[in-house]
Amino acid sequence: MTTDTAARTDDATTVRRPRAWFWASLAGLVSAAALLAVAELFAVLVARSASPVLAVGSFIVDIVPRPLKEFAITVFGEADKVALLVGVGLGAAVAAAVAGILQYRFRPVGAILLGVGGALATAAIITRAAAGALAWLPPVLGTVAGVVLLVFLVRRLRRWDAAALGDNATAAGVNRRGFFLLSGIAAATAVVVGVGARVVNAATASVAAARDALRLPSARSTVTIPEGASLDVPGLSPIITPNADFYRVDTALTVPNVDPSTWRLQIEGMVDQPIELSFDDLVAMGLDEYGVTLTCVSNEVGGGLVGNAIWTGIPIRDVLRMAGPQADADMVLSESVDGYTASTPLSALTDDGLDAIFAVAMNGEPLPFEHGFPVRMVVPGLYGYVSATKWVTKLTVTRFDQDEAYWTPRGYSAEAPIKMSSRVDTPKIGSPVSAGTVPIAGMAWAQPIGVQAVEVSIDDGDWQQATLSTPINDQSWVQWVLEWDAEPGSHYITVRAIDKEGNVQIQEPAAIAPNGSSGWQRTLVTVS
Ligand SMILES: Nc1nc2c(c(=O)[nH]1)N[C@H]1C(S)=C(S)[C@@H](COP(=O)(O)O)O[C@H]1N2
Ligand SMILES: [Mo]
Repeated sequence: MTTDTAARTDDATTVRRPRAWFWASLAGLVSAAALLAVAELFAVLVARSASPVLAVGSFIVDIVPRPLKEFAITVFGEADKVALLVGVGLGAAVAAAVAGILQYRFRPVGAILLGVGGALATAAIITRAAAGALAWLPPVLGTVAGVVLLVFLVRRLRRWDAAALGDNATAAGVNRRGFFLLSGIAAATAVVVGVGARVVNAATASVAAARDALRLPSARSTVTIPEGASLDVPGLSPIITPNADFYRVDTALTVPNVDPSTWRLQIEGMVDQPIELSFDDLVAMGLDEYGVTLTCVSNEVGGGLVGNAIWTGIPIRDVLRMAGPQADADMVLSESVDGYTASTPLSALTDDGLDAIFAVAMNGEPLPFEHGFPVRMVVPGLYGYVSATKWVTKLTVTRFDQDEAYWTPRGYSAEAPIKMSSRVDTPKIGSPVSAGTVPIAGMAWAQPIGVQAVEVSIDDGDWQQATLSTPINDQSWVQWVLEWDAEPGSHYITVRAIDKEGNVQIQEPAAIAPNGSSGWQRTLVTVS
């Protein structure tokens, strides 16, 4: 051995370790990618719903505690689901890299870790509501592929390492090339196959064509929008919320694709006669239009998780009557195709004076996918989480003391009527207005009683009556406006609603949990 070689070997020894760890972590990443790709490939072939990434993401959505969920919605807003998927992806990547290093350093710990990861993903998949009988197959095959690949890659790496240490340049070269070749081919294949399979899965599972082709019979009765239902004030929300602007709240990571031709509604539990209806059966009962404002329990005072639409549907009481609910039942647990459940008082669904419906259309078109295509529930006066089940497929007539819904063990009340509320749409905080006559305007709702009046107080002065738009009905919100003679400076605007029974909107502030926010909105406006 010449002095020259000795120096090189020495050199190699110092750089060898960190570099090998780098390659080991790469081996971990490539193996995890192979795991996902094989799972996605078999998901397309045998079980559409068995996507590890989505299943793990959905599983996490269901287990994260409520404060964390609220935090995520606050920070990421409607991008909370994307943020979650990115988070899951980053977490999985770090774990995969660690598995590679562990396999290199403490064989077979890395392979075991990867296997455990695959087993957890399998558990997340088979416990999803939509999981079919073969749902376990894709993640299990993926896990086997990932573990085998990791073992092979790390074996190559160690041989390369040993040869380099033993100064056997030829053997080192062979094993290095073997490692890179195998990693490269595996990584490229995993990306192409994995991404391809996911795209094919998403595209062909889509029932967009079925929705486009759907022709609903026309409604027997329509909602007339009265003269004066819309005030002409810039910055004020429209009285009918366009579908594209309608808020969306649900636990679904990917929007369920439900084909109306295979959709079934089951009604069971405490009924004289369990029934099952097809989409055609339901629609054949006759369609009517209903104007109803939907409100989310997570809506803060002044917030935007509320919208008003004209829904086309069938009264739920007519459908329930066919099954015959038993006398001692007091709750209906509605269930979505993705396993989400809501608990609604039976009386709210059977009440003749209240039009709780199965909606099939929203503002004149079949329900958008995000809003529950092909069938959802809409119940006037109850927050969405206890009534407005989207992609609904099953009603179980039961009792509050026997069953509970998705949000009940997560810190929300089992029953939750919508609290009367009012909000200011214009002027907005942070957008100064010029002195002179300024319209203060916003929305108010008091389902199912109806809004009688809206009052505004400037700088805690006397309550002034706002002008209301002509209500569509008592289940829909109204617009209100007050012409204000604004003087330069900063001013507080407070607003409150009064319902047709004379009840005044609750002044005391309350958080959204457990049953909805309360309080009067008080905004600061700068006049220049
Ligand atoms: N299947 C399903 N339906 C659901 C939910 C859900 O998470 N899954 N969320 C409910 C909640 S909390 C609300 S406020 C309304 C929102 O309906 P939207 O998204 O059409 O506005 O849907 C309800 N229906
Ligand atoms: Mo909600």
